[in-house]
Amino acid sequence: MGYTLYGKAGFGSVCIEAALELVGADYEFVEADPLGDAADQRRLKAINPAGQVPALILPDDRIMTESAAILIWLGDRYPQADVAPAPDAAERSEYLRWLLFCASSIYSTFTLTDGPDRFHPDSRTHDTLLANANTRRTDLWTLMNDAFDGMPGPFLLGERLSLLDVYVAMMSRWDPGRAAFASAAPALCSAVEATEADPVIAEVWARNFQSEA
Ligand SMILES: N[C@@H](CCC(=O)N[C@@H](CS)C(=O)NCC(=O)O)C(=O)O
Repeated sequence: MGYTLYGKAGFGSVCIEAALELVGADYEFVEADPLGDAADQRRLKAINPAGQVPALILPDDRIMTESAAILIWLGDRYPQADVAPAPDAAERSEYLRWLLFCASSIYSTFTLTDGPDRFHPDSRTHDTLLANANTRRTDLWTLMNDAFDGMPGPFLLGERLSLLDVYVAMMSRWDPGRAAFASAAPALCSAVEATEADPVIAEVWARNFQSEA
């Protein structure tokens, strides 16, 4: 019995789809639109009460949500795939640090853009809120970039592609787009390019994103 991934093309489920492919797990993809109509949202909330994707049903029928938690879980569950530093590896602390940084600090700026009314009821404030979220995200990418600038690469943690690369590569495709990401975070962008050159990632990306060319 395999996994069931609830998600939508281009949304936060992309990194989990990529992780499942990288570890060679058997899974079914179920389309779920968190920004769709009331019926879409009701259906998704029956799986994930937060009404968000990704949501992953595990082979034993437990439900996991929270992209970073799922990535960590899958990386540890399939050590033979070598897409996460082992718990006693030197890179483990950086892996956890930056995965959680992306989840808590950077992803939350996208949460604001997904529904600014949840943060301020007056729609006249929304343009400013969205602009500030964009600025904040750019600053956070630059902060993370500074930590990786000058590292040997080609991936964020060195020679091996990890699920941290996948997470950053997915978010680099979101607002305000790749050009802005590359200018705010050139070192991260170089690891993203190496990640997107991986044939497994390239196939998942082709299903989820328009070409950046
Ligand atoms: N903390 C969650 C955030 C997931 C999330 O915000 N997903 C977006 C799609 S990329 C979503 O479902 N947004 C709809 C909403 O926030 O209502 C995670 O890391 O999985």
